[in-house]
Amino acid sequence: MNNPLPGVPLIELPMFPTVASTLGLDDNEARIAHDLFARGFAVFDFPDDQLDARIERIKQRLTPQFAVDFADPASNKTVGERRIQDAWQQDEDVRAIAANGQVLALLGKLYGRPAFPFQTLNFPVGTQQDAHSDSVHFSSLPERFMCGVWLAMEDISADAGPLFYYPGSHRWPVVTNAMIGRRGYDSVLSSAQDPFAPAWNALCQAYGAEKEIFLARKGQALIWCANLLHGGSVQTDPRLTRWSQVTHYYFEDCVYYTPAFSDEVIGQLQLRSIRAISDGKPRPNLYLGEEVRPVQQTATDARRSRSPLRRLLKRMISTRA
Ligand SMILES: O=C(O)CCC(=O)C(=O)O
Ligand SMILES: [Fe+2]
Repeated sequence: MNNPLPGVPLIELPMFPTVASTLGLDDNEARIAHDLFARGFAVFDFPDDQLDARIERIKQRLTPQFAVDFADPASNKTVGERRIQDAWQQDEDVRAIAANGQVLALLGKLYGRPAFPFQTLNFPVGTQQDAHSDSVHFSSLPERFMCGVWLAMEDISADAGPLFYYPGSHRWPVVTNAMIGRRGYDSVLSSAQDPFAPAWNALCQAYGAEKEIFLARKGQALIWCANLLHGGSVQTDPRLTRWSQVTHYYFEDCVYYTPAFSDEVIGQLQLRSIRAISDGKPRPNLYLGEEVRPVQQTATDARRSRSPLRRLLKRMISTRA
């Protein structure tokens, strides 16, 4: 295929419908591709014949890490810390789900670059997270070479805080610090995500976007495109659980960075040190095959970022999406 736009994920190309027929997709893959292109998300049955056993083992191992009595049907399950980041480092089943070969192969075909998982999040209950685009937390240059795969680890009812999203929002502009008129690099922000909320809400109104919720069945998964606005509905019944795993993926040959703490306009990028979960190897920040290093800091910049208080505050602010 002669692609005039190799710096855009295939699935996000305006001409994707004509490209799709050259990719050798089977019927199910073609449906997933169509849904991602048109709506920014796609639902599929997670391709792992050991999935049920993995889910049971994950729940057993993670349960003691939450300050909740899961055995009591009447207890409030939504108290305390409600997520575990990067459980894949200790948990072989979390790792196997994140590194599923069929999912990696599919994402690679749909994006036109090899995919690799770089972060896992495990939740026992709803996140009740406001609508957001993960692109403020972790993005790539060129943009949009990132996606999330959300897996239902039980049947999820409307009262359990189901995942929601705004179909079509993946096509909207990726909102950056420059767009909302704020400096991000080396700043101390009270939240990585909240300052973007007014802009996202305004875009929802301007585009007349309508929220949809995903009442998933155990074993169903949903891929979302980098810029799809999504979040967790309010969990109206706190006695319920809503076990799920989210794996975030990047693609090869990109720069990986945290936009909430970057100012792209002046070349100040909060670069990430990325390691692929699938093979444990680092993925250097690359632009057109060449390694990218942070731009030279001024003496003042260097002093400011060495400040222990600044470092502590930055560590406390979540950029986990
Ligand atoms: O599971 C949810 O409610 C949302 C999770 C999410 O936004 C994420 O992991 O990026
Ligand atoms: Fe998210």
